[in-house]
Amino acid sequence: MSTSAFRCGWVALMGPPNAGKSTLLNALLGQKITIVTPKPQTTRNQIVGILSDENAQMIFMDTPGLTQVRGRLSKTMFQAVWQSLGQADVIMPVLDAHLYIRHPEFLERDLAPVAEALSSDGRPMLVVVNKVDLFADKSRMLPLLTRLNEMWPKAEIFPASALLKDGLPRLKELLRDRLPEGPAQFPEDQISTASLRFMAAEIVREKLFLHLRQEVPYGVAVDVEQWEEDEERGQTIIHAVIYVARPMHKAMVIGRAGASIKKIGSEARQEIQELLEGKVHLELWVKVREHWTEDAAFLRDLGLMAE
Ligand SMILES: Nc1nc2c(ncn2[C@@H]2O[C@H](COP(=O)(O)OP(=O)(O)OP(=O)(O)O)[C@@H](O)[C@H]2O)c(=O)[nH]1
Ligand SMILES: [Mg+2]
Repeated sequence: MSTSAFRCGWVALMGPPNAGKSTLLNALLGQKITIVTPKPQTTRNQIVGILSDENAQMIFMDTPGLTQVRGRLSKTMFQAVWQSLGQADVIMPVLDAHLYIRHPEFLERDLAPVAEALSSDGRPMLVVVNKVDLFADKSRMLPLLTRLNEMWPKAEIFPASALLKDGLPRLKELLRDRLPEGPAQFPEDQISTASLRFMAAEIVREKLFLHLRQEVPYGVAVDVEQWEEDEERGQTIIHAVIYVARPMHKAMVIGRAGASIKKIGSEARQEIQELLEGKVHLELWVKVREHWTEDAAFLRDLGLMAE
């Protein structure tokens, strides 16, 4: 353990959708601050998670998965990645190793949006080759590791499993060594810059992603419209609106006799209770708002687009 000066810096987690960026951030923090689902394009904006200890403060930026830009929502998602990259002291691409072992041909395609920009970047780069728990024979990774090494010769390439938290203590050490010296930028006990209101909306969106099929999740947005402390009953009253892009989707969110929304609401309420460490009364409404993904003012209201 080094006894050198305190270090503090910003680390951008970036990479293709579904690679495990958000899972990795939660695992590094030891606490869930960003939502995770098996569906690609879960994360929609920059989410900051802060890890402080006695000799360093690492400020992580979770970002949306990099994919083709289609429409305004995906453009704002892409901008969140570039903004995070601009802010970063250390760049941390995260990749799904299992995917590229089975489909090596997808690697170049998936990394195309960033590979070149990063190849001439002088900042420290740590590439996390994630999901190594999905195959027993680790030698299967070798062609992938070789290719990444050719692509980014100066980067540290680090195989890990965010799900099993395999390799994470070592990953933290490697990260710390690459941060600039400097004082902490956030109070030691602050774990995120996201508001509780935003986190509650994200939890509802996670449950929608988990329970809805096909294209429906991509057309949903959640906005917490009301947040009140009910002192008498000792609970927080939260009203959230679920926006859907098509009239047909409203019925799908609600489900037969309200079964679907009941389930989503109950799972979200339990998780928001854990977050707030107190009782929560959660009310959900579903509203149709066609073309919301193209509405800049609305995206700004949802906190998905910079002012
Ligand atoms: N087996 C395995 N699954 C993982 C690992 N890390 C993440 N996953 C799973 O991969 C899926 C996607 O994880 P996320 O953390 O949401 O991925 P992401 O990169 O943030 O995805 P986007 O926000 O959509 O860009 C989830 O089902 C996770 O449980 C891992 O190390 N091993
Ligand atoms: Mg994510």
